[in-house]
Amino acid sequence: MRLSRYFLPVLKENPAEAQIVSHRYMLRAGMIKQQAAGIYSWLPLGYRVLRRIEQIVHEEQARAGHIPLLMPTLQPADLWRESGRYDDYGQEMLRIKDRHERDMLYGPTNEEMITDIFRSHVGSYKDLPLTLYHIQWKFRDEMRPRFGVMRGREFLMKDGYNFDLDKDAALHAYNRHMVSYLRTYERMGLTAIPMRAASGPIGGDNTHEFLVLASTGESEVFYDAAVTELKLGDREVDFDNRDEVAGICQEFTTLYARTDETHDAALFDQIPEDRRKVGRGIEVGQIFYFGTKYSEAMGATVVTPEGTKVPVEMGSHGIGVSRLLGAIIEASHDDKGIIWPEGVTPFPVGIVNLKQGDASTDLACEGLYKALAAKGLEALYDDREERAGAKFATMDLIGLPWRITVGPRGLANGVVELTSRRTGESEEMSAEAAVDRIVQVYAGHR
Ligand code: 5CA
Repeated sequence: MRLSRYFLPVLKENPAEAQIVSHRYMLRAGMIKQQAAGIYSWLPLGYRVLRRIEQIVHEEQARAGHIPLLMPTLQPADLWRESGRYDDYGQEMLRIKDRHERDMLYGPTNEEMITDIFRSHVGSYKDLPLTLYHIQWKFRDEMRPRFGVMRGREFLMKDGYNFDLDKDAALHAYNRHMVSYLRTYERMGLTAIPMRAASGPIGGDNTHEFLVLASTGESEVFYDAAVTELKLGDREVDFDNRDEVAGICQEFTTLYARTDETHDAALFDQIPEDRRKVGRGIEVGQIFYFGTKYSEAMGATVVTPEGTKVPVEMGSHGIGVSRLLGAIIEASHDDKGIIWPEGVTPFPVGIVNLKQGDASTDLACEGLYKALAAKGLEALYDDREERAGAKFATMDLIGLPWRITVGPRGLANGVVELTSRRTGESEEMSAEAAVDRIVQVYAGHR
């Protein structure tokens, strides 16, 4: 993408309404625009990151054997009357009437609708296990929408639903989600710690939240410092192997890590004092096992191998896709702007032409741009007639992890400059070597 032809409405001033750094940088970097309280347009740069996050979620769901579909945002109230949640959900639910005076709602989640799909098409144990998910906009009329996309009213969620014959199989689905989520967040450059939580309006008694540590987080968290060292890494996981998957969950949930809702001071005090930590966290996902809560109320049954009819065992599993942008920025920035992890960056690399209009720098930049494109890497090329300082400031603000700087002096010596946004370190090398390096860096990310 050539910056001269892009739409990147960067703000020079700090927007007064933004209280936390991620909100401030998302507005300043021209990623989002507020349209109403808690409702945002996604401008091109923000939309690119949102799509990267969706892509990672889809890839990791596929790895775990989960199947994508798409349900609508608007739902008929009658489905929710069957579960009893139409009245229970309260003011967070946006209720709408259509022209025929039928009660509708903008979905805050999809347990009822997926249960309806299941009961319409599945009736036998032979069709199980089954896990269906979608990535779709939700609406919750939050009392206090704030911090930009972090607590929106309209927000993008991945929500998945497992259907299993018995409790053991459903708990395996729960564990499978936990492990797939660990890898999902790691690919986004995050450490998200599964913490035992409370279930709220979704129900059930087995639930974990995934928390990214950040001083601006809305949840108070209590944890053993050793839990932050755990990594899934790139180990091969057989998602059908119940013991293997349960073993990984055990590894990640044995050390103490809880939110204030489930905190147990006596247990916490048993952690060696130097590892006992109290902090704040951003909830980027939550998984639930709730058994037959919805299937019983809505008549979603399966015939067992023995020929009896039983309500299907279920759970639901969510990732805050749009909230993740805020969480990643809270976890990765400095005083100049965002520092995107390679896994989610809107563009893999920026090219800065220090002397636009100079035949040699223009030619070298075009060459770099095309060489990267030939390797499947779309650079953001700053080809504007701007001074170098302004170009660097924009690149630093929007946070691309790598920058290639091309100037007449370097070119005279046959070199360009490759700079890491994270460390600030620069290295001179030939244009070919810079392309090779970028290709190498991204080999494991795309
Ligand atoms: N049906 C279940 C699981 S699919 C469910 O709705 N779970 S949830 O309520 O925990 O939401 C899942 C994730 O969505 C949360 O962990 C959080 O990351 C994100 N989320 C929830 N509310 C908001 C909001 N108002 N703004 C942005 N993200 C939100």
